[in-house]
Amino acid sequence: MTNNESDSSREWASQAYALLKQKQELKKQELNKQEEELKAEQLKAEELKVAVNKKNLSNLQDDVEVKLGEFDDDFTWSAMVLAAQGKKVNEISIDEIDWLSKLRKGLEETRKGFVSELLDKLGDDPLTPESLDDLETLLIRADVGIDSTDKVINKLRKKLNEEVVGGEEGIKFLKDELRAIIEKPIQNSGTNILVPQKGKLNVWLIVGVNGVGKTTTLGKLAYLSSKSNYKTLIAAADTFRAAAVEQLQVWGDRSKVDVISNQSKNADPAAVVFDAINAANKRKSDLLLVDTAGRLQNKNNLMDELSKIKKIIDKKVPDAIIESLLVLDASQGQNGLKQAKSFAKSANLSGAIITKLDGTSRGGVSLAVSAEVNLPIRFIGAGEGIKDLRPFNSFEFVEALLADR
Ligand SMILES: Nc1nc2c(ncn2[C@@H]2O[C@H](COP(=O)(O)OP(=O)(O)O)[C@@H](O)[C@H]2O)c(=O)[nH]1
Ligand SMILES: [Mg+2]
Repeated sequence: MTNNESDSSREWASQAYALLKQKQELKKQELNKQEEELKAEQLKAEELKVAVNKKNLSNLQDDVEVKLGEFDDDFTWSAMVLAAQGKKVNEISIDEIDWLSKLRKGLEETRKGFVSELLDKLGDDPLTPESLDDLETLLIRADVGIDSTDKVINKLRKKLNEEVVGGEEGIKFLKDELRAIIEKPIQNSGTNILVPQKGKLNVWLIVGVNGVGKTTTLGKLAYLSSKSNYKTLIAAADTFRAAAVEQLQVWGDRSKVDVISNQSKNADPAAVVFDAINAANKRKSDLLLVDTAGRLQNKNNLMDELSKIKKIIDKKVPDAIIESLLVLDASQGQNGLKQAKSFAKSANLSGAIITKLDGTSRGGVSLAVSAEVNLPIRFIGAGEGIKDLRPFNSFEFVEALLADR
């Protein structure tokens, strides 16, 4: 090696060294920045934790059983979802945090069979027509329904024809589209969140086939309503199942809400509602929750019964606000969708409640109910506990559904 050569290679080496050093420094800065951002996020979450703890302490008497879980991924995620909705730290309750992490966990199975695979397929690369085909299959498999899947895919295809769509952007687009599907019937109804109207008797008929979770949902609703200071009453109008009244009484006791029933054999459901309305009028109740029977084998009878109950209400309290809420078991997937279609035809429904979102892989059916039956989802249930029911929020639902990103 000549002197010249060794000089220039030394120079090259030092340049390379400087460059490497520079890169290293940049990387370090980047890491520091990330660490700072992480710290800031943790701080925010920590503040939340403190606020929640404070609230927890002040609620200690009526909420003894609520404990703040581990400060983990779920907690941070819930806090971020709440913050994204513009909620302030001091407005957030421990129940909300708990509920969101529960919902996220509940939708895990749906996510596993849908989103994770989707994310693997999409990766960070731009979307291709092939990845759209995969997405289509995944949406249908998650029980989102053919119509709504078509709508989403067509829109995405159109977008893809016009521009390059990255993986991340594709997910955001998907979230927005899914949300728009669920929001449409809610917007059409003119009511964002279903609550009893003050100054009138609100009667909520809880309908649906056997076993979907009507009685359980009614129990949770009674708790939610009385906790929110609505004078609440329960009518035990499922007079066909021997144990139905006792089951309801247990929920009534838990939520400290009275249950109006008729213990005699083969009591007429409409007669129970008649008694319950008298009681509700006397007590100036805000909300009367009516449990109904759900025998599938004799659907006409069931529909006749519902219309008989409605007639009684119309006659006795013409200005009552009646809601007919169809309870659907998410784990039944497309079968639930069929039930919704058949009930919607003959039962004059005003909304849906989706139950058993915990541990099913078919949470996507909520989207099909919105898109194909045009029913606003009013509440969702994810567990058998008294607090495992919440007013439906499309933002939270879609975030939980696609929670991996
Ligand atoms: N895991 C889970 N189980 C539920 C939920 N809602 C109801 N159940 C269960 O489903 C079963 C049937 O519920 P029930 O309220 O009696 O249904 P009904 O026949 O429609 O009144 C019961 O074992 C409930 O505990 C839920 O959100 N999650
Ligand atoms: Mg029941």
